[in-house]
Amino acid sequence: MNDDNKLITVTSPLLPDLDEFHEMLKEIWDSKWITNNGSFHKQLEKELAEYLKVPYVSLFTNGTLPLITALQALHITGEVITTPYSFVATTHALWWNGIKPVFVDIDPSTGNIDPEKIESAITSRTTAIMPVHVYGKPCDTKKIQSIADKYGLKVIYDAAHAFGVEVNGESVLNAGDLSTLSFHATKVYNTIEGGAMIMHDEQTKKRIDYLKNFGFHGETEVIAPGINSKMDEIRSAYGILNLRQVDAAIEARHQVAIKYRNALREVDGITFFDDMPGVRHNYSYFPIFIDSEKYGMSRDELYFKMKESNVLGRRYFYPLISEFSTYKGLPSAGRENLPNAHKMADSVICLPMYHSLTDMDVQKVISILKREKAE
Ligand code: T4K
Repeated sequence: MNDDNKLITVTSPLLPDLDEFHEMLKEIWDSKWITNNGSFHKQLEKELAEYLKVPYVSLFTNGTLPLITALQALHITGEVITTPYSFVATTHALWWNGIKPVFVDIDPSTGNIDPEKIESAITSRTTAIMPVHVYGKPCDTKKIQSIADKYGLKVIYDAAHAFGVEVNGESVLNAGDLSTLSFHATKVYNTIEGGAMIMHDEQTKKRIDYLKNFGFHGETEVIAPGINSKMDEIRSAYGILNLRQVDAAIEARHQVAIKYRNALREVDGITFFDDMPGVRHNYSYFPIFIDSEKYGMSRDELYFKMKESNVLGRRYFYPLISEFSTYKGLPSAGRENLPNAHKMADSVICLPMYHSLTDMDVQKVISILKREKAE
C-alpha cells in the first residue's frame, strides 16, 4: 500500500550507524582534540585518497571553499571560462576572487561545457577553465586539457558531483590542475557539510593545507592570506564511517536508475542519460528532460503535479547561473550564447534518487510520470 502522505524528496542523506558514531565521539571526547588536523581528519584524508584513487586529498568544511581556495592557490585572475549549467557556487567562487566569469554553452549529450566552444571564448585575459562534471557525468577532460595546454591555461574542475566517478578505471578527479568535491548532506557521500580538494603533488597539498588554515606555517609565520575552511574531528569521524558504506549506497542508487530507465524509456516526451561506456558512475542525480509537445504537459506543470502528489523532484539547474541578477549583465550571459544550456534548464526535473528509496516510492514516481492515475 502506498502512503500518499509520505514526502518523497529528491534525496535523503546516507547516515552512519549511530552506535558506531557514538563510539568515535567517545574517542574525540576523551582526546579533547576536536578540530585542526586531528587524528580522524588525517585518517579520513588517507582513506579518501585510497578510495578515490588520487594522490592527495585536503579536507574542507564545505564544497564552496575549496573552489575559492583553488583559484587563490593558482593565482587565477582576469577571466575564467566556465559553464552556466551548474549550482551557483561554481560561479560565485570566481566572483569572490574578483574574476570575470565567461559562460560557454554546454554539450546537450552530457550537460557539461562544450569543449568545441571554448576556444572562441578565450581572450588575452583568460587564465583558466573551470568546468563542472555535472550530475557526475565526466567532462571531456582530454579535449579540455589540450585546449588548456595550447593556450597556457589552468584547469580547475568543480567535481562536487563526481565522487568515485572513474573513466576506464582512472579517477576523473585526477584531471586538470585541481579538482574539488562537495560532501554536503545531499551528495552521494556526505560529511553533513564538507568538501575536499584533490591535488597531484605533496607541495601543493602543503600549500593548500596552509591556505585553509589562515596561511599559517608553524606558530608564528603566515605565508599567504589564507582562510579558515578546516573540517573538524566530528565530521571527519562521521566521514570515516560513511566511506565504509558508500559503495553499497552507490549500488542501491544504480538499481533505482535501472528501474527508472526501464520504465521511462518508452514514455514519449521524456528523455534521460544512459550510462557512458567505460565509466563508473555514481548515480548522484537522475535528471529527466521533458519535451512539452511530445509529453503533452510542460516541465513546470509536471513538476507541480508531482509536488501535489508529495513527490518533490527538483529543477537542478534552473534557472541557469547566467540568469541570476549578479551575472545576467555579463556579455557571455546572453540567451543567444547559451541555447543548449537554456534548453536543458527549461526541461529538467531531477527525480528522487537515493540509496534508501524503496521500490514502492520508485513505482509511485514512475506511475505519476506515466500518468497511470486518472488526471
Ligand atoms: N558545485 C556544485 C556543482 C554543487 O552542486 C555544489 C552544491 C557546490 C559546488 C557547493 O558545495 P557545498 O558548498 O554546498 O558543499 C543543495 C546543496 O545545499 C548543495 O550542496 C548542492 N550543490 C545543491 C545542488 O543542492 P538545496 O538548497 O537544493 O538543498 P535542500 O536543502 O533543498 O535539500 C534538498 C532535499 O534533500 C530536501 O528536500 C530533503 C533532502 N535533505 C536535505 C538536507 C539538507 C535531507 O533529507 N536532509 C538534509 O539535511 O541545495
